[in-house]
Amino acid sequence: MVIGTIADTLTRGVENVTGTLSEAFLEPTLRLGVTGLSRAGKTVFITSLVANLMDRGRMPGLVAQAEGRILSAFLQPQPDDTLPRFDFETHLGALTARAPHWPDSTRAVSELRLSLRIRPNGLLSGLQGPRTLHLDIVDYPGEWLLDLGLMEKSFSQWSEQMLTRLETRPGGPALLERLKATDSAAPLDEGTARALAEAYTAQLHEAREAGFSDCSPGRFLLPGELEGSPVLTFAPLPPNAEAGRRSLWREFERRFDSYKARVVKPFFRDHFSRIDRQVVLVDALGAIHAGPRAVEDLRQTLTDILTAFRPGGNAFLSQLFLGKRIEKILFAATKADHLHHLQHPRLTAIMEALTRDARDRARFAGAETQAFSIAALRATTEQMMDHGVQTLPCVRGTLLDTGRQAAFYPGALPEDPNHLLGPARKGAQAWLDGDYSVMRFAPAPLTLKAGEGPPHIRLDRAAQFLIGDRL
Ligand SMILES: Nc1nc2c(ncn2[C@@H]2O[C@H](COP(=O)(O)OP(=O)(O)OP(=O)(O)O)[C@@H](O)[C@H]2O)c(=O)[nH]1
Ligand SMILES: [Mg+2]
Repeated sequence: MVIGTIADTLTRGVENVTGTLSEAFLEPTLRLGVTGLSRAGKTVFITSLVANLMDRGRMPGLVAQAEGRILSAFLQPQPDDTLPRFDFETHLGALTARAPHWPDSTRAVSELRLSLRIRPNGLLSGLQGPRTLHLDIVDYPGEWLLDLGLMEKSFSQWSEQMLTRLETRPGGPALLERLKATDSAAPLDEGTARALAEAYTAQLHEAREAGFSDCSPGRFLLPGELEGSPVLTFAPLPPNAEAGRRSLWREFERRFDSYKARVVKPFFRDHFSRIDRQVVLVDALGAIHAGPRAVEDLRQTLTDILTAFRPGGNAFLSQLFLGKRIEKILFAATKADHLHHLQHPRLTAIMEALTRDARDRARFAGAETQAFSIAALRATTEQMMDHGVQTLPCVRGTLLDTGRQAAFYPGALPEDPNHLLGPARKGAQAWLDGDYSVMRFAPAPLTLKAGEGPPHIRLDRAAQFLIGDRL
């Protein structure tokens, strides 16, 4: 009896030890952040990546898969109880329906855990059984990274910057007049406060529609459950020396500080600082289509976003990271299926040039970076079309607006990315050498063979860069 109990305790002790061991050593976790500005392609990327990791027939570029070492991949309950789950099934359902459609826009952070069973390679392969890697994928809006810039600003510094920005933004000058005319020393009136915040938010939306990328504060465009709350009910105001306690100015200042403390800080603390690997998705083609100003704005915004990946340069972040860092960052130009593959190297070169400043700095912080052109879900097929004396490399697909099939030539991207970025930097209003158009294609109906994920372009190479070394 006594011996039995002792033995029991002993085995349980051993079980406990192995339990802890397997969690700490044998089942490592890798946290992959997926971000990008709104409509960059985050949801489609995660959905297709997960589907293609579960059915790996189209993933030859993932070395562990080519070596036959990935035994299985399966979804598990995610480890964070307070984060919404990434709704993989609904999004995949949309893309693979008989009449496929793009998934709905998502508005907040979400997470999914995919676990991979892997046979080790190299020296240990004969000695060890299969091991498990948990891949925690976190989807969050790139706009939230822009808020990092607020952390080091006071309300008056931020206001000054925003008011200057309004001068050149669509709908900006009128709003600027209104803000200047506001008596900000008057006691706070919630109606006025709300009207100003709404006008400011409307202007951010207008700028976003016109192709501008930096439309921060991030939650004004993506409020989620904070919609209508005081932390989102403020707007930039010109300096006012007369503004005393309880004035509109002071209250907006207080709300701005509260936005930093209650919204921005928790996101960086609870989510961002725990990321190991990062994908930044960029709709470079969309910006090129929108014109030089949108391209220049995208370049600047990317530079701003990427300061978040250089914790050394920011006191608030260094404190959070405590020496830990993001190990790899992939910059991916999405929706490359809008171009014939002959043009893909040019798109990649543009992507590289767009992130050059930022990449140099990130590299400085020790992260490995790479630029790719990808399509998470290929919606087109390629076609060479005779056009008078030339043959043009086109793509063919179903147009989203009309449902009709069309072949389409988006215009030749320049071989030297500076032919786009140069004029954009100098403030050109339109492209000199004609236009670049982008059609919106509907996802193509799929007939997938067993073991095949959705069709893509270079998603396997992207996965190899991001997680290949851990498989
Ligand atoms: N042709 C093509 N279009 C794509 C691809 N990925 C995304 N798109 C298009 O881009 C749109 C936005 O994609 P999402 O994945 O929803 O983008 P998101 O970044 O999650 O957008 P928000 O949730 O609104 O921030 C889609 O509705 C498609 O029209 C792709 O691989 N190929
Ligand atoms: Mg989304």
